[in-house]
Amino acid sequence: MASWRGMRLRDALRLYVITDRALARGRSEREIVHQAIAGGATAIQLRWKTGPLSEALRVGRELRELCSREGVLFVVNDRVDLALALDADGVHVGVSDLPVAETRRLVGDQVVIGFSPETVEQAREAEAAGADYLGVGPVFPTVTKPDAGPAVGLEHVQRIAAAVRIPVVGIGGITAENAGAVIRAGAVGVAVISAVVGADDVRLAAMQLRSVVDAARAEQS
Ligand code: TZP
Ligand code: MG
Repeated sequence: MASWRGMRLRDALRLYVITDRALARGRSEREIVHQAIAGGATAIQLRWKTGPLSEALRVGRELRELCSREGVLFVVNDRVDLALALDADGVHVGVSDLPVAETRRLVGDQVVIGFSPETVEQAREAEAAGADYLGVGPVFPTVTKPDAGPAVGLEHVQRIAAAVRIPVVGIGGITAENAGAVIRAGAVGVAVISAVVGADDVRLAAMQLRSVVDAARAEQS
């Protein structure tokens, strides 16, 4: 499969669904991701915060296979080693993970690198160091990531999107009701956990978000 770096990344970032075992209420990552892709998710991130890495590897292999089969971008959160072991399309790092330049050195020039900046300056530095996209948030209040800090708001998305050339996705507290505003602030897509993973009908929740994002993107172009 050719690299996702470059122009097709903007389309792959439209609806970016991140796994969370606790919010899935007993449903497997595989089942959640299967339904999310059926509803229109364009990117999937394996986010593994607790539990043995061997289990992350097992689950990751399932998601890797599903995403390859469906032509969906597959990203691993935080761990460059896990991303490499899974032959992931991308890896997403934050300010307390390996820096973007080191990550780039390890993963080579085919793998997408996402970064979560806290400031405009960090966003510019990450772009210069080889990041391919930025995740900005929490845009709205969220309880899903307790250490995420207070909501940064739509203006912050706007400021960062205006400061870099690489695509930005909004994250944090995003639902079908507010996703359009995130796109209008300059994001190419939205990253969500609870709105899709926590939904009773995962496929329907993804469909609703995807249609809001696509409509808002069409307005922008
Ligand atoms: N990073 C910033 S906010 C957040 C992450 C991982 C949590 C997003 O979860 P939700 O449920 O979509 O608000
Ligand atoms: Mg992280």
